[in-house]
Amino acid sequence: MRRTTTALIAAAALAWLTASAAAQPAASCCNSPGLTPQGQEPVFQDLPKSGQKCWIGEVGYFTWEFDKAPKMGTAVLVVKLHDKDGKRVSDLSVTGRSDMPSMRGAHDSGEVAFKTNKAGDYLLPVSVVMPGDWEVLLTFSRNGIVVFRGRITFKV
Ligand SMILES: [Cu+2]
Repeated sequence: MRRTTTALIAAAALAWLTASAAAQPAASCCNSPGLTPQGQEPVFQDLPKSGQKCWIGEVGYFTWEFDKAPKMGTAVLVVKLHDKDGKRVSDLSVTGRSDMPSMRGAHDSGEVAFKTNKAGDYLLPVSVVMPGDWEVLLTFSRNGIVVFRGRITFKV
């Protein structure tokens, strides 16, 4: 009898583990920030420098750059997405949100979707209205599930 109970508990535990694994969104990968526990702020990881590869888990990477060195006025942020073999893709949705960290909320752009051009570049105009330190928070998602969050900082 005791042995049967133990076996039942083991089976139940296994079923629970399997169910938990299945609850992870298939589109998200290892370091996916897709699921943010309730009451917690999402974490935006600092991105490598302009032009360098920023990996999104193991499925691919992107690079970012401004069309010109940002100064007062509008700079266009350009994001280029690649699959893991380096082929250009544009199968994710990307949004950006710019602001000045030192006076958060004062120039908050809100979350704005990047637009893609014919080449598959993701483009976002960033409005720089004051000299100082700026940031852009990037959110990448697939089918509504966030697969990556990153933060760009720059000074004007
Ligand atoms: Cu400001």
